[in-house]
Amino acid sequence: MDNPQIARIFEEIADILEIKGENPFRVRSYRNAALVVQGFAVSLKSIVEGGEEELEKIPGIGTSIREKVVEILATGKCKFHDGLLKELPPGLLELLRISGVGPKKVALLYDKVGIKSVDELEKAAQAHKLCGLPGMGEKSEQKILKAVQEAKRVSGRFGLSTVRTVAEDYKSHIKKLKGVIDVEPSGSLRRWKESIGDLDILVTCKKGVPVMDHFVSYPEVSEVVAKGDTKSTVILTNGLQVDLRVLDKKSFGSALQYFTGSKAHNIAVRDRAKRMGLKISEYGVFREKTGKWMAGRTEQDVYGAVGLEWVPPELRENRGEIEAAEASKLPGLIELKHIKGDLHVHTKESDGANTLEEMAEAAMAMGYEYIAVTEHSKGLAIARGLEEKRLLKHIETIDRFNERLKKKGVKFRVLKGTEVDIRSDGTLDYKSSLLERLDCVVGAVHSGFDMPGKDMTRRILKAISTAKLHILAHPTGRLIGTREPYAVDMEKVINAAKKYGVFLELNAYPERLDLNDIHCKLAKDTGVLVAISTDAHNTLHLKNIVYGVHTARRGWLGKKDVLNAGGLKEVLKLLKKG
Ligand code: DGT
Ligand code: CA
Ligand code: CA
Repeated sequence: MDNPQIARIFEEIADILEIKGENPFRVRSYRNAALVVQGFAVSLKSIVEGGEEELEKIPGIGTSIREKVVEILATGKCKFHDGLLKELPPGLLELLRISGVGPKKVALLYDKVGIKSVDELEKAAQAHKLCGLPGMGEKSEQKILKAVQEAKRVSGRFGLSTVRTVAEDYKSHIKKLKGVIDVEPSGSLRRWKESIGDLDILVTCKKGVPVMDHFVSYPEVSEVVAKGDTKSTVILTNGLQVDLRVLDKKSFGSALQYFTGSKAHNIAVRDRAKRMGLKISEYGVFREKTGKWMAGRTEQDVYGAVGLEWVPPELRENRGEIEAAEASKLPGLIELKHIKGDLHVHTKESDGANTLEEMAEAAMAMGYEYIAVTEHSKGLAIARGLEEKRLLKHIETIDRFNERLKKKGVKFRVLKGTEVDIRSDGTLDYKSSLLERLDCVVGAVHSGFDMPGKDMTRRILKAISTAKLHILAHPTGRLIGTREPYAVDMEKVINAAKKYGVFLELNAYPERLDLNDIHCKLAKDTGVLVAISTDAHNTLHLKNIVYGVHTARRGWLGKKDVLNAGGLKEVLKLLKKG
């Protein structure tokens, strides 16, 4: 059982309890546990191997959850979870995959119409059986039908962080075999796409090494679909398909290039090769006429043979990278080491799990120069948002903390911030005079996600035009695979951000990645800086920054395009409002 699978169990417990109408605090404690486990960089399995008590050190995991983690790791199951599942008709939970259908709506649909599955939901909506329900009309029926289509389209894809964890683990499994030389995940994972269909791993090894036997012996394999000499395919217990290909050293570069994709990029490169009288495949670059082998050992050789600079995998989507590579105009991309701080961080003061000191220490350990502590504002009671008085006190606490650092000669600063709620009418949840006392005002939408696009755009533009925001957080509100972005006109938002000197956040939380790659590029082209922030709710979440950095790279961003690639001095200057 890996962390995402364990998180999934807690998420499901929370869903079922909520469908049953149980105590919201109990529901919330399981949801929090799921978030903590999901965002945890080290596998719980390896932590428990060091002793069960090690789990106690993880913030946000109480006794009852801890016992369940131990049970799940030991038995692969959780009795409490199994018991709850038996109380519901199978298929009912599937309804939650439909955007706009939460546990409360599931309960309503089941109690009033007897709907137990996605298919029944689709049929009921088509037959107009939903429009009489409380809060539902013909429009909501149409919306549900659209959401069902969407869910059918994306189902079967996996989150980037889930597959990344599996890939790391699988890689170290394969490397344990003597005689294995290179192990390289390729495909959409190497391009850091936000969701992954299947995992493609490439291997080179010495002759006669039983690499395929070893590949299928990975403990998480539940089914061997195919097992050949050069290609095998397995399905893991979490449903993910993994393809393995074994290659000659001579064609490792060309295979890596081919299987990294994207398909659109490869087709464009192949067409280019053709025009040059060359043929390009996973085995190498060849002269069309004579079949003579030209290149294939490294990716550099392959791109070089068709007159291109090496293209970073994140750019390989046929969005202009080939033309840029030809003209030696590929952008220098942002790297993890360029990031100097995090501008969206929560602590225990609102809904985070760690203290100010703990968050700051973790950030310092990452080599950062600053973090901005941005607690929720008063309107967000569910996240323990701060009333004015509590925010003022929090500001003092931070001031004192910074003074202590200064006295000790530590070069690190905690910026005073807030994640102020953008209310449905576009006004901000604190008055201007209070916001003006803060170093970093992050604004965000937390409600009314299904507003019509026109209204949502007007709401966000109004918030931007207050000129009190520094950064607009998770600008489209999407949760990958579960919640569609709200219907906001991002072109207008980006233009307004430019006009009012507001920066846009790329929220690095792997389920958000919001701004997405395309909007990052648009921000860059418009001249709006992007803040790559983790929205960390505990110290471990700070490490999610890597997902933000690679998404930014997919959006062509360089160091100069990223607000928090600047050091403390630079950032303070940029955050100053006129
Ligand atoms: P995924 O798995 O849906 O997240 O996306 P990918 O990009 O990993 O796609 P996948 O696993 O179907 O194939 C891996 C790579 O193999 C793909 O990115 C490019 C290459 N490839 C697959 N099919 C074709 C094809 O028909 N033509 C070309 N040129 N390349 C292909
Ligand atoms: Ca793939
Ligand atoms: Ca594949």
